[in-house]
Amino acid sequence: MAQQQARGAFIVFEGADRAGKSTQCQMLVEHLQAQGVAAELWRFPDRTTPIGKMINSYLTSQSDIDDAAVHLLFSANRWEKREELLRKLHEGTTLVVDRYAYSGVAFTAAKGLPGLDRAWCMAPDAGLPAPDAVFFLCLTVEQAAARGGYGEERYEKDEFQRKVLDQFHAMRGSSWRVVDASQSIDAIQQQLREQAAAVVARCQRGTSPVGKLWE
Ligand code: ADP
Ligand code: FDM
Ligand code: MG
Repeated sequence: MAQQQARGAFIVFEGADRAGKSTQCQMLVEHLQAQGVAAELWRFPDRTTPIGKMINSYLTSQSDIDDAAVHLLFSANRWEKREELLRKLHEGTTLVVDRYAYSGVAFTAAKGLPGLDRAWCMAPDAGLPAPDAVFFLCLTVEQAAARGGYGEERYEKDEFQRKVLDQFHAMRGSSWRVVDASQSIDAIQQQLREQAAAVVARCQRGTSPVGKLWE
C-alpha cells in the first residue's frame, strides 16, 4: 500500500443563513494560524472567477438563470477549484471552507422543482474532494431572525430557509459535527477549536487520504 503523506485538513462550515458561519470560519483560521498551523479561509461560491461572477449576478438578482443551469454553475465553481484545493491540502495547508456542496444540494432541492430532487442535485458534485469534517451550525429560522434582517440576496426569505434547513438535516452524515449555534460566539468557537484540532492532527498523521463525495 502506498505510504500516505501528512496533509492539511479540509474543514467545511454549513448551516442556516446568519448561523454564524462566516464569523466562526474567520475566527478559526486566525486561531489556527496563531497556533502555527498553515491555514486558509475559502468560501463557496467563489465569486471571483468568471463562473463565480455569473453566480454573483444571479444571487444579487442582476440576472435570472434557469434553476438547473445555475445549480450546475455552483457545482462547476467547485470543480474549477478542485485542483488548487487538493494541491493546498497536499502541501500541508488546512482549508476552512465557508459552504460547499451540501449548500449546493440543500438550496436547489429546497426549491421542490420537478426533476430536481436530491439525487439529481447530488450528481454533479459526485467525485469532488470530500471534507474531513463538516461543522454544521444549527440554528432555527426563528433564532436566526432575532439576529436582524436579511440582506438583499435571492434565497433570503424565512419560508425558503426553513426548507433549506430540512434538506440539510436530511443530509447529515458521519463526518458532521452538529454545533448549537445559539450559544455565544466565544462558546461556539471554543468547541470548534477543539474539534478542529483533532481533525488537523489526524490529517497531519498522514493515515487519512482525501475522500470523494458522495462515497
Ligand atoms: P452566516 O455567515 O452564517 O450567515 P454570520 O457569521 O455572517 O453568519 O453572522 C450573522 C450575524 O449574526 C452577524 O451580525 C454576526 O455578528 C451575528 N452572530 C454571529 N454569531 C452569533 C452568535 N453566536 N450570537 C449572536 N449573534 C451572532
Ligand atoms: N448557494 C451556495 C447555493 O445556492 N448553492 C451552492 O452550491 C452554494 C455554495 O448561495 F444563499 C447559496 C447559499 C446562499 C448563497 O451566500 C451564498 P453567502 O452569504 O455567500 O454564503
Ligand atoms: Mg456568511
